[in-house]
Amino acid sequence: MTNLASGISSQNVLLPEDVIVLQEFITHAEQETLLRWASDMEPELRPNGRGRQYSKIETLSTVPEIYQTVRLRLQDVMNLGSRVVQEPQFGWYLSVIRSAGAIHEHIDNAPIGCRHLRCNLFLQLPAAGGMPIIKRQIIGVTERSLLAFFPNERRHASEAVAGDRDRIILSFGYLAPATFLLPEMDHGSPICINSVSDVALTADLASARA
Ligand SMILES: O=C(O)CCC(=O)C(=O)O
Ligand SMILES: [Fe+2]
Repeated sequence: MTNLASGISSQNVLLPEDVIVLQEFITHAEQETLLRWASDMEPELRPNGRGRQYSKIETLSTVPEIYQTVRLRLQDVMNLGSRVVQEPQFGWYLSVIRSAGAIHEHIDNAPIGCRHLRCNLFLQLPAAGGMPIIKRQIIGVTERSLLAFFPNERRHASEAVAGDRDRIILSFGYLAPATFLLPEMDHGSPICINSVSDVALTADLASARA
């Protein structure tokens, strides 16, 4: 397995339905730095439902250099180009979920003609639970992995967190054109072009996939 943080490539977990998991997206050293920062930022996070706290990155008093490095890395890997559009509702945020906290099943918004791309970086996972769920399928992520999907097209949720170890993620949301597709990775295509979305696809996307 090669390590994306070293700039080479990553092992992919191939999943159906426009979902990519990139393992070892960040190094252990990057994970440690980001977790130390996340811990320092905890007093600045806002309650967001039972056991859940989050804040948009731009509201936090400090942001480490490594955060920008990782963000630019993922924008590069996702082929987002140099001028990205941040998803306006949730944008880019830090989320901490404690024991018994969970994300209820939902579908997110996107303006007509856009795909909402969300890239969730798992900095820390609980002893049990806390896995993302997309279309009722549990996605087995590991710490330091990046999950990319389209939350305006797929119902999604997370398992409840169990135990004392918090679930800590960095989430990066983008608005992409309707024709945007997840990149093809080294070991086969993670893109399932025949999958059926939970919402009507725009004509542009449907023709891009035809
Ligand atoms: O924390 C998660 O696993 C999912 C958060 C969420 O709702 C999203 O990324 O759209
Ligand atoms: Fe969501």
